[in-house]
Order: sequence, then structure tokens, then C-alpha cells
Amino acid sequence: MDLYFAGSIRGGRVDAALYQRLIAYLQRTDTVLTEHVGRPELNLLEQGRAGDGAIYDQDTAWLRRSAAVIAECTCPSLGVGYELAYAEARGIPCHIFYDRTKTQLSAMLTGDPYFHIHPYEKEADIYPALDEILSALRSTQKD
Ligand code: 6K6
Repeated sequence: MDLYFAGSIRGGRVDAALYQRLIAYLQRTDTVLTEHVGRPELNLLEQGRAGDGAIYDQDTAWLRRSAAVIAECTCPSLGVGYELAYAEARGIPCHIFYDRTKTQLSAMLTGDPYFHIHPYEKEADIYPALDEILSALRSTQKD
């Protein structure tokens, strides 16, 4: 399956290493279209991809072809919030993870019953939840 992993870029890179581990886990079985989100050396001012307009066009095209969005939202990001609303408007399943010991998620996410919210306390809890999400997505796609 094609998956869209969403994580903060200009919102802050404090969790970049966590994103990289989660992306690597998903890549064992599936295609993560947004592998760059976990790149530790990602240059926030990088214009090598022809600027922000090209980034928007590419990312929204990837969102439209994704089986699901997996978002790590401990570090707040306007871009991730936008991507979640964009995916919801197109009926793409959205799974949101956040560390409940570090942050309170926006009420605009927790208050929206469309979103599947996964609060966690330690990173090890995320991986079995990802396994369940992937197997549920796979069985939906077979129907
Ligand atoms: C160059 C090389 C790698 O990345 C860049 C430039 N920036 C972006 N490239 C691709 N997607 C981006 C970039 N900046 C933001 N996004 C998208 O928005 C990602 O899919 C993230 O999930 C989300 C992060 O938004 P901000 O508001 O934290 O930047």
C-alpha cells in the first residue's frame, strides 16, 4: 500500500528521529511516499524541490493516492494539520499518534470523530498499533 506519513518540518524537528524509525517500520511492508519527513539532515530552507508551490502540488498528489495518512502529532505543525483536513475531505483514513505525556492534542483533532486518535506513553506502544492499522487497511482493500 502507498502510505502518507505526516510529521512536523517547519513546525520543529525535535521528533525527526522518531519519524525516521516509524517510517522505517512501515517500509518493511509498505511504501511510504513521504520518506523525506524522517530525514535528519533535511534542510528547512531547502529550495531544491523548486519551492513551496512544487512541494504543495507533490504532497497533495501523494495524499490523494494514499491508502491512509499516519501522522505523528506530538510536535504541532500547521502543515500536518492541513494535510489531515485535506485527507478527511477526500475520505482517506487518518491515524494520529501523539505522546500524551508531552502534549495535549488540538481539540480540532480530538473533537473530530473522523480521526482515529492513538495517544501513547512510550514509543514501543506505537508499533503494535501500526500492525493493527495496516492489517485492517489490508482487509478493507481486499473487500
Ligand atoms: C526539501 C527536501 C525535503 O523536504 C524539503 C522541503 N520541505 C517539504 N518537502 C515535502 N513535504 C513538506 C515539506 N515541508 C512540509 N511538508 C509537508 O508538510 C510534509 O508532508 C509534512 O507532513 C508537513 C509538515 O508541515 P510543516 O508546517 O511542519 O512544515
